[in-house]
Amino acid sequence: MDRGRYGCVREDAADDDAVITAMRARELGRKSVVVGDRVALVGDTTAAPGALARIVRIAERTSVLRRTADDDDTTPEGRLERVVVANADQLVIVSALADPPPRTGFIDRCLVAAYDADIEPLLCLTKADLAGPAQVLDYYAELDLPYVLVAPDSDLTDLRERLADRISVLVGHSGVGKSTLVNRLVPDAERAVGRVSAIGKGRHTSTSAVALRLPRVQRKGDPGWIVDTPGIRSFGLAHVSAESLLHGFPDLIEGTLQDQPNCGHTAADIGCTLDAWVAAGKADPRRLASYRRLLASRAGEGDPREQPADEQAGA
Ligand SMILES: Nc1nc2c(ncn2[C@@H]2O[C@H](COP(=O)(O)OP(=O)(O)OP(=O)(O)O)[C@@H](O)[C@H]2O)c(=O)[nH]1
Ligand SMILES: [Mg+2]
Ligand SMILES: [Zn+2]
Repeated sequence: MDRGRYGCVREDAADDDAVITAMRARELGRKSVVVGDRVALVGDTTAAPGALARIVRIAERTSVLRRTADDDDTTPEGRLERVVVANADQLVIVSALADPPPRTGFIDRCLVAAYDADIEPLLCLTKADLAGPAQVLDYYAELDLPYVLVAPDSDLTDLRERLADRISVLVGHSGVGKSTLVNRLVPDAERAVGRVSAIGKGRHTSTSAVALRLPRVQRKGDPGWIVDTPGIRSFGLAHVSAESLLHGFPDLIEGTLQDQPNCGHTAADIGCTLDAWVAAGKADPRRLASYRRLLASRAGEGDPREQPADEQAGA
């Protein structure tokens, strides 16, 4: 989208991705159009220079990935909820193994958002040429979390297969290599690639989300769609209920089944069965700590300065 103009492509014309420029029709009312939406167009749909179509209808969304703009509960903008992308089937959580370093607190937030929106997560660990994945993978050992490793010269066949037949959205901090990866997957994409800047400094190479059709490579059938998004500093979850937060921690859920009714599962909840669960070695204490940090940040108790260095900028 650019200044009220939306780029649309025909879903039925797999080999013709001429971009039809369209604007919202008045009858849409206040409904917003987001990346991934399936829309009905009227007017000049020729994709000729200067042609302008109108979006008259938005199809019901099969999924809605949301995030709260920031975890800043103190301002109205901080609590503003945004739709990141509509109709995504898969959330590709892109994390560099170094430069910038991986932040499991951020990945955990993305997992919560994915499970909450009923979108399958895929962990994509980039810059595998700079560091190994052992630490990150160890942290997620108890989850059936699919992952792929990406290095500059790595083979992308496995990733392409995981992207086929579906709409996948890439999310991650700025500089982790989302656009670099999109350019490898879609050679015509020409997504701008930037240098890594300090997280939180507000330098983002990609400034808007774009959906791209993946090219047919050997494989028959629909290669799928990929949505590149601008880097985000945090994945705000103020829109997710405390109850739903637990869905991002499937390794902890069983530990709550015998819990006292209405337990809040925080460190202050005396007798929370999660403590015994972790003490018995049934789950990783770091996972419980991460879950409780999320609970605390939702309750507005989170003081970023009190969190371990690993979590400061990203989680
Ligand atoms: N060593 C190494 N560098 C990489 C790799 N992938 C990307 N980079 C570099 O990382 C930097 C940032 O890459 P981008 O693709 O712009 O990152 P991005 O995630 O799209 O960043 P935003 O658009 O700001 O969100 C560039 O200098 C890339 O060349 C990789 O696998 N290994
Ligand atoms: Mg980018
Ligand atoms: Zn509890």
